[in-house]
Amino acid sequence: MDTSNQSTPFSIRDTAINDSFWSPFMERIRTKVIPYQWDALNDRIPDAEPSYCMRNFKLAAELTHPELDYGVPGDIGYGGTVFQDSDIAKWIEAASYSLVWHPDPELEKNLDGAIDIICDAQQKDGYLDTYYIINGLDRRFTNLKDNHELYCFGHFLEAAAAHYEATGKRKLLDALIRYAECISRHIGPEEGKLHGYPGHEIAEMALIRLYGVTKDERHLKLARYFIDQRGQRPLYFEEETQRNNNDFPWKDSYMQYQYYQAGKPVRDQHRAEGHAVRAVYLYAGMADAARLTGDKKLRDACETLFANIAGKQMYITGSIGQSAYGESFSYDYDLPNDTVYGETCAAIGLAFFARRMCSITPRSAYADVLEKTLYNGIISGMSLDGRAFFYVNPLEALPEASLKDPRMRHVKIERQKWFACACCPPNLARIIASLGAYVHSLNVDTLYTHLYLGNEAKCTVGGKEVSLKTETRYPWEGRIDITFTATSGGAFFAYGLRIPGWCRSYTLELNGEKTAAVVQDGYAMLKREWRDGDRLTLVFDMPVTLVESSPHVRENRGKAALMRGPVVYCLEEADNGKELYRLRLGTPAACSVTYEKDLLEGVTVISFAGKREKDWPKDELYRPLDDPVLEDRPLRFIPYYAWANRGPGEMTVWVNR
Ligand code: FUB
Ligand code: ZN
Repeated sequence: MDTSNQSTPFSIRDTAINDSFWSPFMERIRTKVIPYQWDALNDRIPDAEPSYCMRNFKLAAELTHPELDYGVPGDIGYGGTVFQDSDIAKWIEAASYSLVWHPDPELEKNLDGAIDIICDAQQKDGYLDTYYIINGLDRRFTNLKDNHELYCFGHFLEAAAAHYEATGKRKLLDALIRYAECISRHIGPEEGKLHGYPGHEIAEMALIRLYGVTKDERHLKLARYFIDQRGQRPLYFEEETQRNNNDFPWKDSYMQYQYYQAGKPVRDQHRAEGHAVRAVYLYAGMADAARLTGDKKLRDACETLFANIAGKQMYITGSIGQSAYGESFSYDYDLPNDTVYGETCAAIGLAFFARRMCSITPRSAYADVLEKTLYNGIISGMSLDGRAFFYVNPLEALPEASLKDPRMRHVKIERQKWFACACCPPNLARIIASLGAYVHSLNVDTLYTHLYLGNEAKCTVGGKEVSLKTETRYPWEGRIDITFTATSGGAFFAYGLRIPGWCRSYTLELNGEKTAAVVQDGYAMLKREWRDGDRLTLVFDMPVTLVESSPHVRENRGKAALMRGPVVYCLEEADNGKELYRLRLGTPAACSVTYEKDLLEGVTVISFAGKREKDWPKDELYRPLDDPVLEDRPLRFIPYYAWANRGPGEMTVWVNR
């Protein structure tokens, strides 16, 4: 087992973010999204679909302890999707992270109250899933494939670990340790147990996270079992379906059990297939397991799957999952911009996977994807006031099509207040609230910086305590200043600064002097004794870049997209009028970049020379081919993540050349 090069991300506690781009997002999560979601989970949002989530827990608690009275009538039944429990788990996770960077006694009290109710619902044997507690425990573990017990379990593990890390309180953690024991009594390799695994992955990475807290080998063992058992013959899901007379919703699809990434053993999977969120959650768990165990075959599978996604199935925005059918991956180079699914959760899952790949081997290629998802396909999921959300993130929007074309019914042109299936909003909250854990990582003697944002971080490296402070206006500006402090009189170690894949030229100065650094796997490496006050200045050239896609991507042929730094841009109707598909890009030389502090909470806009096809007679559909008549039309691009914040309208990322 080769675990020599593995690095570990910082804990949320080690990096305090103070950044002109990200702090407002984090504050929005803290002040708006977390309170709003608490109301949503308690069915207090007028005109939005009720969640039933907390009501289910109260009902389950009353059924478990008849002496309790939460005021839920007994005959009311379970409400919402089978995985409704996961929403409160994600909320607890996000709220816990926020306590780390902003202590809030009232929120902590709400958390404690929610955790009390959740623990009241727990069964004597540790079981904790309200769907089965309310609908009949005799049916539990009879449909691991579709009923999400292990998915909710996984989300609760994440919540419990986060709550413990943030507050030091063990109540939820202990409850989940008991639930993990309960699951291990029912599922595992031993005879008499179910040889099953999650139908919707997440428990794999969550158990490994739990293992990080408990150091209890049984937690790692269960995670490895879930990974290794997946797709083995006889196929558990097939047996389970027959034994329990379950449905198999994908029997008529080309995906079959690959919808669940269970059609073959995970080490034999070379393409990302099936349901996109499930897939990337699995791969993230595989990467964690590969890092901890040094399992080379597993790591190879992760690398192949990552390369397939990043090289053949990922949108320029970092969104994934091309197809609304099964919310799934489709086939290589199939990247339709309008019928795309691009679920917010899937981009978040890809960020989880990318971050974990960085932790096995820091490579800029992994962090590039992490950065791409964060600045584009993830934050596009939330309105700038933090009150509305996208589930689907299109790269092209036409209001009439969304309204009248059934193939586009999933593509909303305005963010929604809440969803019956509300997986994305709390997922956004938890990733943004935990951003501190994504910025740097550490292996034995090397410190890496993957993301550039204003922060103060501390770690122990080279046997010394080290703190570093980063100041920057990234992504709007390319300058990054990093100052080392508190190096206890000098610490010798290597420091790797990521050189993003989008960057064509940069300069690096150490204490005001130009310095040359060897670039290794996309990181500029500086190995030296670092002293208090040492200052690095990294300046990336950040020109506007026209990007084209592989000729195999049919939808983007003859088109280009604009990027500046990690930010992908788009045209919106609000700036450019209707019929964006009639616009063409002019010459790059005639472009200008302006930061507009009052627009869309402060964004850098790009003005680019363009053309518009002249009007065409309304009732003429065809004519003999002729040269188009074009008129000059300046184009105004805004960052993609900020689209749909000025009322409904058209939008496009890819523009005719
Ligand atoms: O199945 C649970 C979540 O709901 C999935 O991750 C999302 O894709 C949505 O289907
Ligand atoms: Zn989602």
